[in-house]
Amino acid sequence: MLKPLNLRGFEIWKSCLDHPEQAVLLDALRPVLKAAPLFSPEIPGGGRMSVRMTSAGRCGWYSDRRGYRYAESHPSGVDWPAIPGEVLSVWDRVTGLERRPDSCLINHYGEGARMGLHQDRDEADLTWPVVSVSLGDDALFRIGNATRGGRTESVWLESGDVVVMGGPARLTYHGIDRIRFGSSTLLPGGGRINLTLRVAL
Ligand code: MD3
Ligand code: FE
Repeated sequence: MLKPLNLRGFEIWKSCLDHPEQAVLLDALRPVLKAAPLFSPEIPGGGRMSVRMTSAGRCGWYSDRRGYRYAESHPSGVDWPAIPGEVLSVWDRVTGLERRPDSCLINHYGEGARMGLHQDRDEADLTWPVVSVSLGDDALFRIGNATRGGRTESVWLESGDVVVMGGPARLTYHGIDRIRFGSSTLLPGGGRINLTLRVAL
């Protein structure tokens, strides 16, 4: 792990996790996905996200026709499973913070899934950084500005890359335009998993 690349205030740690570490993370996520299965959240405008998701931690990001928020339990009614220790140690390594995240969003991108440009602003205190861990297929990550519109820059995120969004970059518009389905063999069925660690409460 060398120095992070800096793109508009985003710290991008290329190949932060080697292949064995990626496999360990994936194994740690299996029981979480079993207890709290992936679902496609409804969006306020109608329709559903193409990304499937679930969460670990004290709360989980949730969306339905009423809006976006953090929910105390999975839509099935079960508590969100705890954030695996292997995941928390990635946060410790790249942030060096005493405070730990209380939510880990698990996004799954199958063939054709994408995420439009948006800001993350459902958290109570927007001064804490957000950490993203990419596993599986490559994804084209687009970075915009603090307000909608303007020029954007894109970067491919690969399995094992870790991104830290802190300071002014915390409110930057961002999204995933597409994935290169089948570019990695890490996930048995192909696709991409992104972990987003946040101090939400
Ligand atoms: C920039 N996920 O779940 S992770 C999301 O790859 C989300 O699944 C994308 O955006 C994904 O909200 C991108 C990178 C990311 C995550 C959180 C951010 C970028 C961010 C919060 C603030 C600014
Ligand atoms: Fe986001």
